Amino acid sequence: MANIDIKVPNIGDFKNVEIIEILVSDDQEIKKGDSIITLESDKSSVEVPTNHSGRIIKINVKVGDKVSEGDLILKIEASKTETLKTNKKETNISKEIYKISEKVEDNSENRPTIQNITTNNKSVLASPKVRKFARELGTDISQISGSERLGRVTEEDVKNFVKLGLNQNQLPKNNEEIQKSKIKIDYEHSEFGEIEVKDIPRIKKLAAPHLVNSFNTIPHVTHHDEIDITEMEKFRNSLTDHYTGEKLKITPLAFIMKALVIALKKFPSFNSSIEDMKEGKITFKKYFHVGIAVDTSNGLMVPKIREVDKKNIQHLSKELKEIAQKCRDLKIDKKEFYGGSMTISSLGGIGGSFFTPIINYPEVAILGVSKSNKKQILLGKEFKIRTILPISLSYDHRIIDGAEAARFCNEIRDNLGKNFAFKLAI
Ligand code: CAO
Repeated sequence: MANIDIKVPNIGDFKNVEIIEILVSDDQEIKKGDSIITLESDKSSVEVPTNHSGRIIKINVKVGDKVSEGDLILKIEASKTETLKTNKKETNISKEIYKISEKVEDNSENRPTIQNITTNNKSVLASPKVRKFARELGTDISQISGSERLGRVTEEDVKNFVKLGLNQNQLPKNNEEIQKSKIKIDYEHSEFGEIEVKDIPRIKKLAAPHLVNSFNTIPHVTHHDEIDITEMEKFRNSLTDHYTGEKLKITPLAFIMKALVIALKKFPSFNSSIEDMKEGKITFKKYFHVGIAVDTSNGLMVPKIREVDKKNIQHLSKELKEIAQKCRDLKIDKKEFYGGSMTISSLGGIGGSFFTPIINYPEVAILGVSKSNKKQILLGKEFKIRTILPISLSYDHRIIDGAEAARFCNEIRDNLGKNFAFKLAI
């Protein structure tokens, strides 16, 4: 049986392109069309297929090698049928590459080069299989951040992207307008020095229309208050595991969630959504699913902690940690962002005192929590050092009045007071 050299096919104008993956191994049987190596230019990557079938005798290249058209990749011992076919007619390997490029860029009439698989003028590292998968799901692969080396996009990345509903093609119409909308300025930033234009992270792009909509349509008022959580903190720091006796690490946020839910029960308008202002319809929710703003490297996400009223402090603390991690790993389903009562946005672990959170529409209020600090407070006739938690409640003034907001905050304050801390923990 004949030995056949498999060489680098026509890859357009590219020379010295790096091999980033060897997809086969010695002695392996390969079939015509199987990918054997992945090449990566500074623009994109492409898998190179073999146009002959047979058993690999020798691989002549390794990862990191730079190759150009005609360089030997590997030698195979041609299979029987292959030998017959080869004798009949030599196929042109560049046709195989052409097929691959066609798969990647269906509408492209350009030459089949590596450059052709660059989408939206943005280079994307992904195998043809992953690109095809993304295309079948109607997803623009250039929107996806790859999790592998050099940002290479995997099938898993595509799935997560689609799961999270981050597909620009699926964004509401007005998002397009918002994306396009730009306040004009009479100069270019670059006139004043060096600049760098980067992509806005997808989650920020996705959140943008909701934030703009909420900010522009809801008459926000923010009520600030300070809560003395000295006793709550003492209690929190004293909690130990029932069996091991070890100190429990419970986030203050678990207490705040509980306190919030007790207030929501007393003030149902905070757990509502306006259905139709013209018709005068409002929905009151009988469940208590609290949204928690989670800061991730991809942008802010607001998953819901369900049925906070039915869970204890320890359970809530654990669940919060887990759900925050799921957001950060992009392993969360978009349904987990739906159906909230009210949101808590806590910057307590970071810093600052007071801010003006934007309501997470269709909710009608959001509780901002800042970092607690030791402060000198006049208690009776004496000044005492107490731990003070700043809170900022933004509410929809169409539904909630200022007095109600103040009472709501008072309720939260009382719920975080010493007597309630014990009850909340049960
Ligand atoms: N005051 C003082 N310390 C606080 C605090 C507060 N209000 N809240 C939390 N802390 C402490 C915690 O106890 C923890 O201390 P230790 O490390 O000593 O145990 C530390 O700060 C770090 O807390 P954390 O932020 O990791 O955890 P958390 O439970 O407080 O918050 C989460 C979890 C997911 C809400 C948080 O990680 C996060 O992403 N916050 C940012 C939210 C955000 O960006 N909001 C702004 C949105 S714009 O509206």
